[in-house]
Amino acid sequence: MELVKNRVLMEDLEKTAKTFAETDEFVKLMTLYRCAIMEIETKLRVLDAEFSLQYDRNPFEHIESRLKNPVSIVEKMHRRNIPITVRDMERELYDIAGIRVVCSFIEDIYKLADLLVEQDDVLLVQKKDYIVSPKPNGYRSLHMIVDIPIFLSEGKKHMKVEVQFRTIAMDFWASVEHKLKYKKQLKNQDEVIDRLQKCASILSSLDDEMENLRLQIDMDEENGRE
Ligand code: 0O2
Repeated sequence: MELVKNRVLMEDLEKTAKTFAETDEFVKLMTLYRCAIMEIETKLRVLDAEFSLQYDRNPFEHIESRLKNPVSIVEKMHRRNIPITVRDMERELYDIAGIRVVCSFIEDIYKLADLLVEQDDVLLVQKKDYIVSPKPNGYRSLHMIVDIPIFLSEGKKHMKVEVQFRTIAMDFWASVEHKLKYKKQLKNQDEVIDRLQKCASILSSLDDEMENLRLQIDMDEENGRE
């Protein structure tokens, strides 16, 4: 019964999302979020270029960006009892524009994040540090919501963007967990959860070890120069 109810609800949400996404207002707002992503991506790429000169390594491995899809938007608004209007969507959802920055080292995550929010036109709205405090399932990442201005012909507009910073190890875990999570009716759900937590813990130790290795190499290089 519950499964049928969920399927009917999902079909309703998909229909609502389709109509909602076809409105001019929605299309316009999504274009503005795309511009906001471009702004933040440029800022991160500039920092990457400068950082690589200073520290002789690139702070991030790669960047991905995405606009939240209309079904996810409508599902989240429904879940949070937010009226399905473009104005409420802009006011209440902070993760419509999303950027994921995948770094090699944890230290680089914090350096990059600090350098980004120190910029005059970037305002930090919210920070969730799932590296210091991982989620109970083992998920780790640094999430920041930032507000940035974009400059349009009709003037300046402030937009919110979610930036997720992760190491390669955190990204590996999150993408595998994401795939497994969507497999329906797992037979040994508890065992899977337990094993995923163990994987998260192994990957966390791996990140620490890689960080120590880098510190050691940097120190050896410095001593060699003296
Ligand atoms: P999509 O499809 O990219 O939009 P929410 O869970 O969204 O209602 P909140 O507070 O916005 O609430 O979430 P939070 O904790 O800041 O993180 C949301 C995003 O972080 C998710 O996006 C994922 O990208 C990632 N994330 C958070 N927790 C997990 C997790 O346990 N496993 C994995 N694999 N990713 C996670 P959406 O909205 O799910 O996806």
